[in-house]
Amino acid sequence: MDRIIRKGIAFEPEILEKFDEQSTSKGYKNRSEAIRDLIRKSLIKEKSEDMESEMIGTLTLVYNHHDHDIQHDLTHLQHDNHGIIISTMHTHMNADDCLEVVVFRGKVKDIKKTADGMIARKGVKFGKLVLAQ
Ligand code: NI
Repeated sequence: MDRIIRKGIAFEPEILEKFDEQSTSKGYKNRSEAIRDLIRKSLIKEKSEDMESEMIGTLTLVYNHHDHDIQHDLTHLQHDNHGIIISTMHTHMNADDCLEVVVFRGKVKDIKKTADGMIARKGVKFGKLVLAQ
């Protein structure tokens, strides 16, 4: 781990007790790691709202491949945006549905525009973009 700085933070006991219960049930071994993760999540959220920042992320899509042209349209969208799409994983969920995970890297505004276009495509049953850094 990188250099660590120790800081004291004041909490109401009830909040700290609930937080500790929640952290323990999630598998955290200590409070500091749980708090660090919350801070990281907050920083990532803030960054993901800055349209000019560079991030990496995944878009999860579920669609019925029997819907006419959907696979073709989604592939076409990915080729049109090959500059920000690194890879795609396709899983045949069952006889009808496909799960596709698209990995993006680029400016938030470009990632969101492309992901939104794919999610909005008629026939997409589920779509969720997760940005990370
Ligand atoms: Ni499939």
